[in-house]
Amino acid sequence: MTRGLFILFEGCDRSGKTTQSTRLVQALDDSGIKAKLLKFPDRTTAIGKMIDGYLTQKSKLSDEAIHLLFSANRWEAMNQMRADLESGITLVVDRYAFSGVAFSAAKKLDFKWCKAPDVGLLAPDRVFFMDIHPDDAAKRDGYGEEIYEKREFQIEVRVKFFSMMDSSWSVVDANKDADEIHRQIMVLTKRAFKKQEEDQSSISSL
Ligand code: FDM
Repeated sequence: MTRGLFILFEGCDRSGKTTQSTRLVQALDDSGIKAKLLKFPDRTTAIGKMIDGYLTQKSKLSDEAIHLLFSANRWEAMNQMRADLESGITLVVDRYAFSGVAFSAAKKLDFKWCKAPDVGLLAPDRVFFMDIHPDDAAKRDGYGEEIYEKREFQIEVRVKFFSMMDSSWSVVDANKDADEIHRQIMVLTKRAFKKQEEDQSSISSL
């Protein structure tokens, strides 16, 4: 049984991650590849509900406490994610630990401290960074409703994302037409499947 791939979409707010991750899962399904869409934060769990309260500004939490809740929200999904990947299901994930670090480090929390609670989580095989300048994101529908959707802050978050990139990341120009972006992501995803077929690498950890 070949394992599934862990494909991650990261980016600033309103960069089109949700649209593109949904389209990718659909396209994989259509081509007979079992795929599942996951989103962090998962606001449906008890921890997720606390996170939602914070993001929608109904409750207050210290920067450290909310950071740890975001991480716990990933940890509570880990056993199921591992089981899915091992059973051959490809996971397409909308935000993950890199969002965790980028957003908290942008608040000036220590970078190393921010990374620590995520050490040991499953690592993605490929990361697609949906790159949009915060000025362009601000023009998109619904921008500004949640706590982090502020121009200066998003600029800082984007810088933090760039500081974490390695060779497993691809920067995608999120200003392009959605169909064109989808085509580019399909090319990159097919390449990732081919690489996995050749390498047969096991799932690694952060
Ligand atoms: N966010 C998301 C964090 O601050 N830390 C995290 O670990 C994660 C996963 O939550 F502004 C932020 C990023 C974003 C907000 O994300 C909610 P969605 O994608 O808009 O639901």
